[in-house]
Amino acid sequence: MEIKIVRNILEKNELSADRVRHYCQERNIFLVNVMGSPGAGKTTFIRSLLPHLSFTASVIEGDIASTIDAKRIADDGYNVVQINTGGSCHLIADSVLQGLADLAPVSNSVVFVENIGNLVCPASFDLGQDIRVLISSVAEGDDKPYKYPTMFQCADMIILSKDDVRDVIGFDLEYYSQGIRSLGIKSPLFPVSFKTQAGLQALTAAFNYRAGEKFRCAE
Ligand SMILES: Nc1nc2c(ncn2[C@@H]2O[C@H](COP(=O)(O)OP(=O)(O)O)[C@@H](O)[C@H]2O)c(=O)[nH]1
Ligand SMILES: [Mg+2]
Ligand SMILES: [Zn+2]
Repeated sequence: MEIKIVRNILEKNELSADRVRHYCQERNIFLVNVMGSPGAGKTTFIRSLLPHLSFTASVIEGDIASTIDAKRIADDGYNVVQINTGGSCHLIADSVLQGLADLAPVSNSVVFVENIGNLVCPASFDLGQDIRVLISSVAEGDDKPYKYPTMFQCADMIILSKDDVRDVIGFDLEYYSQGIRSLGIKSPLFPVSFKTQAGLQALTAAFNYRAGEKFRCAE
């Protein structure tokens, strides 16, 4: 009985995710689902990329409570809407659809969706995105690919943030990378420090290329 309920929730979400895809297809929106633990650097990733994008961009911020992250994005001068889930630990496609309606992004633009900080269930809820980006920080430890395989497997890009504190933390990059390889993951890994900006250029170039692929296809 319980399993049936869970499946129904996922099936209903899948229908909404299709509606999100339809919305984005009509307007040629490149939708990015940004996932990762609380404090991994999801907001920092979005704010660091925004000034370097080759495309117009806006943001849907998901949080259990508060408008802190949305305010940061708005202060940077970008359009943003905040979704407060009021306790739920992941975003659902219905909320993203509502967020898109409020945001009203221009055609041919990038929309970042910052998911709720959580390494588990956001992996199961399709938001109708073009790509999933996982922000995984050095501070969380080098064993995370072994412990949260689904989250790593579903990511199209894996960002290893806070690389500036790798030595202080005692983070073993080889062990971490081996964990990712052992899952058969082909998605690229980007070690980056949003503090010193080391690695940011390579990440931005790869992201712009990825978004550009969608826009080129639509021409
Ligand atoms: N040293 C360092 N701090 C970072 C880096 N990325 C993010 N932070 C800090 O980590 C904290 C949490 O970042 P935030 O983007 O709010 O995480 P979120 O909860 O995933 O959105 C903030 O104080 C950031 O300044 C990084 O690459 N290096
Ligand atoms: Mg945040
Ligand atoms: Zn959840």
